[in-house]
Amino acid sequence: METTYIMIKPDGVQRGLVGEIIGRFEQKGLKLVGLKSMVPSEEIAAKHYEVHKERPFFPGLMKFITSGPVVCMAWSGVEAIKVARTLIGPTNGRDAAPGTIRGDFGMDIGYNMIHGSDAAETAEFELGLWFPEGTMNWNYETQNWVYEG
Ligand code: DAT
Ligand code: MG
Repeated sequence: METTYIMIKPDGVQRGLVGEIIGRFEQKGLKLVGLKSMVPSEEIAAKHYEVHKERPFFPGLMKFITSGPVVCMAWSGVEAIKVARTLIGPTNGRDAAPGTIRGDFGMDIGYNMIHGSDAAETAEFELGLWFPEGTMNWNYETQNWVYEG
């Protein structure tokens, strides 16, 4: 079992895609273990995107991600990190296949609606950053019908 950090960015919220996006993770069979919304501070946004701080798009990315509410989520499942990245699709919506979130709704590399952790270490870091209070431990009964055995 893995837990991944997923975040609907301000463009996803502005475009009214919150329910649609959450539904895709639910329908896949992932387990929701954290959910909240906030307007990110400069501080948390800079920590989250620290790896990109030397990139030319960094200032624009900071302005964008702090511009309005985001939806912060933690989803668990077998290989949840990879599964979520597959649901999300590649960074640029114009390259993303139909059926993926970015492929179905995105036309721009910057406005790509959603973030998903890319590896176990980044998931751990991002979950600690956005969910310092921890995530929920609950019995997901449906799981018995999602995984065989
Ligand atoms: P991903 O979100 O697919 O993990 P990433 O980690 O490479 O992509 O980049 C983080 C975010 O930064 C990405 O979701 C959108 C923005 N970004 C990346 N490359 C960009 C570029 N060339 N121009 C503008 N924004 C970019
Ligand atoms: Mg990334």
